[in-house]
Amino acid sequence: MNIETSKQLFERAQQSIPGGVNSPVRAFKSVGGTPLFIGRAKGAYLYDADGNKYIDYIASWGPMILGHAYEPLVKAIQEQAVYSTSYGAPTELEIKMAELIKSMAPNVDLIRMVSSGTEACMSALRVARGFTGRNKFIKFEGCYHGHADAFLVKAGSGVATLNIQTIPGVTAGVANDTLTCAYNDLAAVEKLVEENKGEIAAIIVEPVAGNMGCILPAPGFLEGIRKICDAENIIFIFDEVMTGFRLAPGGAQEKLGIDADLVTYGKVIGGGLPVGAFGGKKHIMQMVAPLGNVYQAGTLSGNPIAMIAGYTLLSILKEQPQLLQQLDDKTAYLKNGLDKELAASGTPYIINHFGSMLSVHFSGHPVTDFASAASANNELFKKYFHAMLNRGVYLPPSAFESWFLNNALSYDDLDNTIKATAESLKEIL
Ligand code: HOZ
Repeated sequence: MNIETSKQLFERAQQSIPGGVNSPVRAFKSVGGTPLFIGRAKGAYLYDADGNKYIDYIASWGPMILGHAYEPLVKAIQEQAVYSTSYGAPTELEIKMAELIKSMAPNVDLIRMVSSGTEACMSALRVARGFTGRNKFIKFEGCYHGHADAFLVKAGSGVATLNIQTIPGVTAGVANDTLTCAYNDLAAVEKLVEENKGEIAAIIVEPVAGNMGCILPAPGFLEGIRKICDAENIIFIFDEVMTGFRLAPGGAQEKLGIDADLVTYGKVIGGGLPVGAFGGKKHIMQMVAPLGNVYQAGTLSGNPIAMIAGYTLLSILKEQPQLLQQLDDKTAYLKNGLDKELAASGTPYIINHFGSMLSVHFSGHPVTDFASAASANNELFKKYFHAMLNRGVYLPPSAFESWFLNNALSYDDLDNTIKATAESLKEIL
């Protein structure tokens, strides 16, 4: 495959952008090789700057639920753009978006738009601290809630991929308030809460984790945290940046039947434009300025282009819930096909799969937390990644990321992905 243009662009990018990329997860740092520079995308396919076509399993890390350049979205953005791209003043579109999210997501009485998942999570944490008057919070090893200082402790995604243990610039003062334990370890949560009685403002979780590969919550794990939060007046925050409106119209809350106190959203609610939001129960969210004194602001918050894109996507998902069912069916089909090929290869493997999120770990043990994800054969994953890429299948360039399927994928695409896996395994094992 000729990727000469990507190589030249990567050389050039490194002269003016740190590491040549604007987000570390794009750098192919752990899998090696040259990151592909993308020229365009349509439906289920990415086309790189050399014109090579790839079946896309990243979906912009989640939001392209209905595929790239989905026509109703493109049309809505084009129509809105002629009315200007930003006002710094409120619009009716923001109300419609808030009303739509409230009608789809459980436990959202009030919702504030921001511009990214990072902003959403850091703001939700501030609200939880303001509401409870407490400083500490619990997050889980391998979960990633954006790059705000407080969350960069034992974080997943790019932090895990690059194996960064301590992050210069994150002060001990901030990090000391971040308590961590293993995902799915309810006893460890109970212990931390007991040891820090009356000091914990919030527990934040990815209800289905997607930043250490895809990892499912064990039965009783989230239910147990809910009970602890109720008993100890701790705010339970669901980070639905990746699961929101993907696992169900009401996200993981609806799919798993567990209530959050606060919920954060990200890229999905902008259909790929820079958006995030945090929302929740009224008695908590009324702390947010200008209603309360927990200050949070942004010129581009509720940006009209982002709002129309998100409103269009979410409206379609609300009106046609069968689309998410189709997507789940496709993911289950892919999972079964991969399962057959991996089993036939004789290599130890685990496929974790929930809804339209999936990941393959080359491990003989269940992958249920960060430690088990990290102990998988990630050298083999690198070979698998490149073998698949050479066959036109673009997987996330790290074993610490979930695959995200989109509904533009055809069953032929899925069959081709399964075939590419069979060929790749023959090549690399
Ligand atoms: N949560 C996203 C992937 N795990 C982040 C993407 C990024 O850091 O660019």
